Amino acid sequence: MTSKTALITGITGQDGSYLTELLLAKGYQVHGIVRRASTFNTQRIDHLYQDPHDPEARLFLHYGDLTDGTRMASLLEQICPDEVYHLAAQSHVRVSFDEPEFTGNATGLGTTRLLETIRVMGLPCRFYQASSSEMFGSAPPPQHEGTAFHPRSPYGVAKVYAYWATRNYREAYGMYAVNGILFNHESPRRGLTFVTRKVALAAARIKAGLQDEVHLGNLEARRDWGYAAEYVNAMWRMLQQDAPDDYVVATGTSCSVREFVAYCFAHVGLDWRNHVRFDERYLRPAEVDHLVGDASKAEQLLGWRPTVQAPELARLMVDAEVNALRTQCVPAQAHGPVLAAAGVAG
Ligand code: NAP
Ligand code: F7E
Repeated sequence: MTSKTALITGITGQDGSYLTELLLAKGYQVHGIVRRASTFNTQRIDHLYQDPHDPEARLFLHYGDLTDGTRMASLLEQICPDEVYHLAAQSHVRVSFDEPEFTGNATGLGTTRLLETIRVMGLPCRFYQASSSEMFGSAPPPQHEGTAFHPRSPYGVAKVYAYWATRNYREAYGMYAVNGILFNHESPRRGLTFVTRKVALAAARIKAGLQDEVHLGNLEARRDWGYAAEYVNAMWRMLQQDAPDDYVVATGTSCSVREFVAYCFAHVGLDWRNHVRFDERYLRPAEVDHLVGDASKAEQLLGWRPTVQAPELARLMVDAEVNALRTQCVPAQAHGPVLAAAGVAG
């Protein structure tokens, strides 16, 4: 067990929740930054909640927003973490075309705010930047650490900026700052407007007779989809090395959106072609066609290797939705408003 302290930005997100479980299990004291919202946004970590009055408590939450540099600085100074896992971002690619300025501010500049605070205050912490395969954009697969970036969205552009900010602070100031270049990773905790979760939920609801169709955009794009619960382990490993470096994290295989849809529907005994409808609103002004990661560096140097690939991922995500529909006390129609929200940009 360790006595280290970690700060996680984006603790309420998919990855933040799995990483919190991992670090608490390793004995860390974990601090997380939560955005204040008029509705609760902590569902993914509610099962980990600890009363801060409990002397044994090791999980602490703090309000803060990436666009508020003063608050980020005061939290870093107050917590003085050993490790910072910077996961917070406006992370939806389609939404980034609608909100490019906000995405640049939060997803791009948010990283510089943290790095500059660490530098100015001389904090002795290690820093993890949640970089993304979206930075590779139209670069041909397989993509690895040496592949030139060609981002195809405001989100990808913001992540490239944050990637280089991280490298620049490492090279200029000798900071232990790393980029984990993670390819798509999914789970039952994935946001409802990302395609895997949207499709897994739809397949379960159609099987249960709660809806009949789902609207999707481009089915031809290919992604390297892995399981989020495995990927957070690679993040932790990156901060335990003797020297800072950047690593691709991926399965090394890809499938198309169409194939992933087929896996999900087949798992509940349905033919997807009877239920999937096209809606152009889910298309993007520019698309990333084909991502497949070469994670051999992470395997060799971090000893990290994934075990779950797309077909199994689809099954486990659909199973989670089927079980949730079966066990939820709230009527399944409660998904209605959620799906309506997904219709905004999902
Ligand atoms: P996610 O589920 O969308 O979570 C994003 C987190 O960031 C949430 O906790 C969110 O808070 C928080 N956040 C957003 N804007 C913020 C702001 N202005 N101030 C403070 N917090 C803010 O994302 P994820 O899938 O866990 O991904 C984690 C990180 O890895 C992100 O940086 C993402 O871009 C990157 N990444 C993800 C993947 C993937 O396939 N999942 C691949 C490569 C890289 P709310 O809960 O309040 O919204
Ligand atoms: O789209 C297509 C869409 O939104 C995947 C983020 O975590 O991974 C994620 O970004 C593909 C795209 O993920 C729908 O056009 C079709 O080709 O699930 P997605 P993403 O854009 O790959 C990267 C690595 C990140 O870093 C990001 O933060 O699916 N697609 N129809 C659709 N996508 C959505 N969302 N909704 C549809 O209806």
